[in-house]
Amino acid sequence: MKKIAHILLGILCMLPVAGFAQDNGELMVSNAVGFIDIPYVAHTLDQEETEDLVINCDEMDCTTFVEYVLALSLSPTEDGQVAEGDFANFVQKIRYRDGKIDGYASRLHYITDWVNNGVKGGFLEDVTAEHSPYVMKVSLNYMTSHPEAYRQLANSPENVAKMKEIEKALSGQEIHYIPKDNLPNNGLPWIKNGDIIAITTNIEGLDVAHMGIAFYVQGKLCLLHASSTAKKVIVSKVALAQMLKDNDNWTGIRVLRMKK
Ligand code: 2YP
Repeated sequence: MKKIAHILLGILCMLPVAGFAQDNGELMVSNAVGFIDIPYVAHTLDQEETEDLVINCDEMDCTTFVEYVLALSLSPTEDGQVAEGDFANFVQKIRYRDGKIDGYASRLHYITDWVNNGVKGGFLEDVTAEHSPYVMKVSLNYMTSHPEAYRQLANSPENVAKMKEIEKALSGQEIHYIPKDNLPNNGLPWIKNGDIIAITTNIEGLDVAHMGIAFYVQGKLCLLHASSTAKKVIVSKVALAQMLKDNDNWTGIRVLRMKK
């Protein structure tokens, strides 16, 4: 599987040299494949006392992996190189509400919030809505119901109160998704390489439980993702549809696309 991914990467990386501009999806895939084998590490954004921009491409979880791939793909290039300043600016735009860092609650913790911010910022589009009539109503309270799982909530009633307001503001929003029984192993014609996949969940008080990048391998829609089981960034060996079937807490997917 990795060999196929690397062959594909080789082709994708040759496109610009051969004078072929990569489209947004190819850009997302070639940037994502560049992180294969990077170790999976959770809570890389929660190490410091104060909330500040953390860029750590040496260890990542499902969300920071997607953020770094998206930021790289949005950044302008000069002879194929991304300027560090541009990359950091895009990470901040992607990770924080309106791109402004103002304490822990300004980070977009819930993916519903993260997607809303990207759509508002003009760098994401939600392609699910136009292709799927299925909607789920978001009801968010996971973080404030499990403050012990979040260092910045466990010892800060102030942060818990701020997160409660955010949860209340987001709850009730209806989001389009594809129920897992409606996703074939070979994907759907409108789900493209490089699309961002947010896996919806039935876990009480949560909207999304995992994220990754859509990647077709020999006609099968797989997931390029930072895997907590494989403990690194991989291309899934099984189809995304099978991954969903194998996890009772996963209910379906949202499909988001980079816009620039
Ligand atoms: C997010 O969790 C965190 C952010 O606080 C954090 O837990 C929540 C609601 N948000 O800044 C961000 C980056 O570390 O992670 C993610 C988590 O997925 C884990 C990391 C994974 O599968 O690797 C996002 O929310 C994406 O799916 C969920 C999932 N959190 C939980 O399942 C509680």
